[in-house]
Amino acid sequence: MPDFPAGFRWGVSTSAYQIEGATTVDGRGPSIWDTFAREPGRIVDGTTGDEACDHHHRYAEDTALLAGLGVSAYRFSISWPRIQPTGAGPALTAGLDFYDRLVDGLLAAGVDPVATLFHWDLPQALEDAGGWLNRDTAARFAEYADVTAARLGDRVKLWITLNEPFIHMSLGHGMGVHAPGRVLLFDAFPVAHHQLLGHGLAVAALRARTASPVAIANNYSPVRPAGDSDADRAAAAAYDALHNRLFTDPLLGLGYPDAPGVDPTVVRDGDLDVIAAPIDVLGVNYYNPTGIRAPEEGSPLPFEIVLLDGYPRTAFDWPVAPDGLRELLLQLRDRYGDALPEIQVTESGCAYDDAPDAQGRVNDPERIAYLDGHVRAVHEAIGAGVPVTGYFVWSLLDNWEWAEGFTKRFGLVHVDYPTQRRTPKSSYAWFRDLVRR
Ligand code: IFM
Repeated sequence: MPDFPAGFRWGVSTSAYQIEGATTVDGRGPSIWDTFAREPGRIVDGTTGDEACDHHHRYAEDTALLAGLGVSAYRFSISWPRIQPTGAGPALTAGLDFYDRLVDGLLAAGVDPVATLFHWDLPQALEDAGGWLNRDTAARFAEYADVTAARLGDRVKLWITLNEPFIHMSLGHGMGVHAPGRVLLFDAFPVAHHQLLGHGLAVAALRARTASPVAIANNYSPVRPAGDSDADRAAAAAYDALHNRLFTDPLLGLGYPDAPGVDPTVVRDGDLDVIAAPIDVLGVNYYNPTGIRAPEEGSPLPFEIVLLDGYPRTAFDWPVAPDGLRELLLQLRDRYGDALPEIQVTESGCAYDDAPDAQGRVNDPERIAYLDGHVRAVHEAIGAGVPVTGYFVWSLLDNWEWAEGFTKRFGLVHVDYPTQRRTPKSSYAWFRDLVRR
């Protein structure tokens, strides 16, 4: 593996609902995922995040795993309904206390805490009032950012406002396969705008409470037209605008692109300035490129997603394409030029059906190959002048993978859910050795 610049941040990521469990302790309110997971047929294995990895009780053991891994940073998310059970009003001290202990434990272990404020677990009470379709949710989010940073702002080393607002809009509100399960197709645009507005308002709230850098983490996927017809290329451009530009152009001061569903009547005077408040870091979550072809006649969408041939596949059937990460990083640099802030790859990883062997060891050579390729792709992008300063593996632990329940394992550490036993996989040792070097 080639050398990375000194100070490069190596980390791993998780999110609250996927690992914490303990969904009813200390006054935590219900989130949209608690509700959604209980609806019949929503989650493939019928499970919920009620227990997940029981991290709320086992955070000290998990911090020891981080220390053993030697990473310089840990990206976790804060559960909004632990802090404000109904999404408004004073912060719950007991909710904040948990993250306070976690942050102090990380610092004592020499690991920088990187906190995401919203990783999809909206308080159900806010959803009942319209959720992200309601402009008021943006103001509530800024209030939550304020009360959280008032307690943790002196120790969290990087704040991330939103995780993957594109996925939350498209899967949660466009297609209904994630919470809250709305099927609005392109009428979901207000969800995009209000998340971005909430981000901008939260940036201001965070700046008032902390000197630490502030970021947002988006999901990106380089788009490959299925063929070279004009129709395929037009469909690919439409998908690219939606997935890769809808949330990034306005953040970097360019306003909304010409993407399907963009509705200027939702945007009020001054909103775009709030959204374009300078950020210090752009978080890039990358898993795979997307193949796109022109839609069948009569389709409600201006594109159709197709499987890309010629790549190995993960257990999710996602193509393994490290070249896509390099392509994406170069594309961001070419697209945004001087407006592009420092980048950290805030998620990169893969699911495989990992299981312990007869000796209890978990060997995951596919994950090692996956990570090796993606880390090299980052190195090449840095060599080409893209300002990438960090790389976080998704994920520290096998965890509750949303609509896929417990069926998809992304961790460097295997979790046996019935016993909650943690077993570091061979990829854990590989990543530890990489970080050491
Ligand atoms: O598990 C998710 C995470 O919550 C957000 N980014 C993608 C991961 C894998 O699907």
